[in-house]
Amino acid sequence: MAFFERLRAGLDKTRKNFTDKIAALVSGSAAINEDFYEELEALLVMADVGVNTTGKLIEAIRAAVKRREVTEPDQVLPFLRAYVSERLGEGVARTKISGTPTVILVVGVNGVGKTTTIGKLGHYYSLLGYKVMFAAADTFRAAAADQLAIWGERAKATVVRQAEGSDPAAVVFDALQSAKAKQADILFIDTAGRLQNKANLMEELRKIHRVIKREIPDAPHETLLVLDATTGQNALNQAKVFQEVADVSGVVLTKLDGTAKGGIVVAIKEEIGIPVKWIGVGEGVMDFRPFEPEEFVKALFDKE
Ligand SMILES: Nc1nc2c(ncn2[C@@H]2O[C@H](COP(=O)(O)OP(=O)(O)O)[C@@H](O)[C@H]2O)c(=O)[nH]1
Ligand SMILES: [Mg+2]
Repeated sequence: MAFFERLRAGLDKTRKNFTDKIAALVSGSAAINEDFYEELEALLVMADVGVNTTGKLIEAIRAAVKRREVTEPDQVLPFLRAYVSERLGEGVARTKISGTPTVILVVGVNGVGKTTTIGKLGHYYSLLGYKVMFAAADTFRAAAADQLAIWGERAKATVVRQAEGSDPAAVVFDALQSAKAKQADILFIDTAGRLQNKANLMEELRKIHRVIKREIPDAPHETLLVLDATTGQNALNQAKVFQEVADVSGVVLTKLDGTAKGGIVVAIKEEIGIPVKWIGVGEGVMDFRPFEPEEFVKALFDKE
């Protein structure tokens, strides 16, 4: 299946939960009145667009109605489509690969798809001809480094690891030395994400940061926060915490396949202000993609 078809299929449930319901509301409404706004608001909140973002969308529609750009209910969906497309497009520029190595720190809570994402991204950049390395700085579980090693083989990436329980910052130090010596183009750093203890998480990430800065002052060049789309509003809360403890420059939104909560893409950009840069739509190595707002909006809003 071509990627766009997979994206569309992945967004089937979101489309049913979002676009189709709005379309039904629109075709069942004779006029844009307070009842209409109220029902639309409820639909948006239920589609995980988020309360604040829903408020902004409703305000935008009210303003458009006032300007008489929108006069009939059936103009609301095209208006929303254009608005979302415009807003999602801001700041999505992806990491520039320059400097030896470009360091990409990957953070997020357990199970969201950090290791998988690194595997996919590593494979992607290997195919483009870059020399890729992985640092297994999730030393909390032995299985984490094993899992990264398997992805390393698939992605043709060298994996730097140490024994279970060793200091994550020491792994990062090793990996940076090795990446410089071997002239790697990109170093991905996999981390553990134990959010239960915010103080520990903060301390661990701060230490990793210090080690990176000491070796390469302008690194990390990107800090990617991985969020699981199926967790809906919870993902928003995680984003708020990680933004406090790390300087997040982009979001990777995983598991967009088969979730009805795809509206979260809009909420992340509007409420946290961090652009979504990559999306994951499955467990396979090719099941991900640079986030293209127009493509996303097309898959979400358009019938075919
Ligand atoms: N369906 C689906 N599963 C995913 C996606 N990304 C990761 N996973 C799965 O989510 C689970 C946890 O992923 P993992 O990379 O180990 O998460 P980590 O703990 O953050 O490193 C694994 O079973 C992955 O195969 C995705 O985009 N779609
Ligand atoms: Mg992991």
